Amino acid sequence: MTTDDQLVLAETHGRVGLVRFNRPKELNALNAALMEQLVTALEAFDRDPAIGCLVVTGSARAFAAGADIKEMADASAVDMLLRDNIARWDRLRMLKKPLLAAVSGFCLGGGCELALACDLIVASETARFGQPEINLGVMPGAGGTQRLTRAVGKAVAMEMVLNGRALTAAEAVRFGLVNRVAPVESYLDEALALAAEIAARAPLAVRLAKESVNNAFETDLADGLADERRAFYFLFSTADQKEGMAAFLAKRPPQWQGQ
Ligand code: DAK
Repeated sequence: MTTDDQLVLAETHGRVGLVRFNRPKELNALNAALMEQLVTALEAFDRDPAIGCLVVTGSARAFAAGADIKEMADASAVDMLLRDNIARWDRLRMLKKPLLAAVSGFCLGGGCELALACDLIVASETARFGQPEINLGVMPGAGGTQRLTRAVGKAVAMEMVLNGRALTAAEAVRFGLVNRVAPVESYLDEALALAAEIAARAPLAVRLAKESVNNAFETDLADGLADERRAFYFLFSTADQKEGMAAFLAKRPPQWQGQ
């Protein structure tokens, strides 16, 4: 494989697995090959017990400028359906460990949808979040109308989706789309530091807590509360619950086993 074929680059930082997009000339446009490499790399980290949190990032200029327009410009509806690119996005949803997006520059279309599919977003001051598909005669197709609306509310989502309005990083944090904003020089370090903190926590509790929070978007309140309670009770069967509470009472730091 040449570096040209390496559309993502994976590296570890302690217990954090970092995947970087590597299509700088195309502003990290998400073609099928890149998405396959991304999901495969994230799944490998997800299976690795030495990793506790995943981070995906682009470059300072572009997180990702959307799905690859060249790849879909001439496609028919049947081509789109048979390509089934959405299957890779479904695999992203199945990741068990927290997934954090470190976003700078253009975060547009499928790039914005990818960030929205992550559990947390750390943005640089230069990040711009937008769903410009309307300018191409289409609309968001990988969750933009659903996750964006849940994140920022109907009024802002409508403006973004119907009129291509892009949000600045400051707006994105105010509307609840991103967790925090940092200078472009340090946003990735800040994202890695947040990921490292999460990766140092009790793995089973983190896994079930992620599932429960995401469940809030998939179910009604009664079912969500029932699922949360079952997950909470289940954690009392783990060694880490005994350790966490014993450590608190003994006034010492806990040693997690992930068991
Ligand atoms: N696709 C392909 N190439 C792209 C691209 C994209 N989305 N965005 C940029 N590029 C390429 C440009 O064509 C250019 O290539 P060359 O001409 O140099 O060969 C290079 O990147 C640099 O771009 P510019 O020269 O345009 O750079 P500027 O700084 O002038 O402008 C820009 C930057 C981000 C404002 C501009 O490039 C732009 O407007 N890009 C398009 C943004 C966009 O419309 N994004 C939405 C695409 S539609 C789904 C999954 C995903 C999706 C839907 C369904 N399923 C699985 C069902 C998502 C759809 C989309 O994202």
